[in-house]
Amino acid sequence: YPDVVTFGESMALLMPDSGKGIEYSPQLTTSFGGAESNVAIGLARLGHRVGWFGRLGKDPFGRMVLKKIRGEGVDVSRAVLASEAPTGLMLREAVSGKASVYYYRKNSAMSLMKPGDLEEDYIAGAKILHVTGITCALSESCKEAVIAAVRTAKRHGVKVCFDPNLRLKLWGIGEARETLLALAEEVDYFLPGLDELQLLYETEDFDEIVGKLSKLRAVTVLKGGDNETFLIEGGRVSSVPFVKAERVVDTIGAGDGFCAGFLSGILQGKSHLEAVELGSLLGSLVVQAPGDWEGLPTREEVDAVLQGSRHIER
Ligand code: KDG
Repeated sequence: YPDVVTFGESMALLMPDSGKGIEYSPQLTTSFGGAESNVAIGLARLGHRVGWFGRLGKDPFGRMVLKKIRGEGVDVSRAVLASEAPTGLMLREAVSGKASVYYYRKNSAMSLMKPGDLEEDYIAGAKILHVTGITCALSESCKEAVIAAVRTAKRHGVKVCFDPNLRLKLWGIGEARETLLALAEEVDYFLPGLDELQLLYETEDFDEIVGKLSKLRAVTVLKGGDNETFLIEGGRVSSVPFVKAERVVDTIGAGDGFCAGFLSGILQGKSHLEAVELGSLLGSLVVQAPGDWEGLPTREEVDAVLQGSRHIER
């Protein structure tokens, strides 16, 4: 069994190559994205055994997404190509530097997932289960599946990692607040962003937010401070300086890269502080390349950066 198991919706992604809007682009480039598969790809590139599952449509996009995730070395043996509904789709464009996303995922194959689709042995066989709030937002049955998966993991002593990944295009803040804050109480690693917590806790007051996080049982990593990330555990708060990206090309996927680095650190038996440092490093590498997951580094690339060596082509 893989050491890390994650599940969620991966979608086909269409976007213009140029800075033109979709309306004025005769051609769109095909790729895919999905917060959980991004994390899985990050972990696989670092050499970890990781599995992703979800429901895709039995259609060309579903087959494309599945092949690409498999091609990255992620175990997809429990993923399903379902014939009753299509693969989800997202479109993206960046016009005058302003990025927009459009989802076509209502009633997608993944949105039909229910607790009964979970395979207990697969979750029980992992060291860590990673879930995100996006899955909870897809449908009532998906939300139930996340809660069931978390409970299954806990029953088997599997650690649970949770990124709230608030997506207000998918659900209202009221339902999101109730669901995500309840899950945060149950998990072992909680990886929220400051902007998400300001909305979830309805306050801009940093000390109040940290106060609330300090009461959680989870080891919490608060991302998105000005120049630092905060590790909060057992009432203690430590600040970890941000790893500055040399140049920022595309910030989408930074949180998933962070999560992959953090979980890699945990799997390697590093301290929580060192795991946060590795998370920050991966986050800073991902944003230097276009795409949600393309810039995720391999183990060799991370080692090279840590040793400060230059990139040598020949
Ligand atoms: O975390 C990056 C994701 O936003 C992206 O890959 C797509 O899962 C996705 C979503 O729901 O937006």
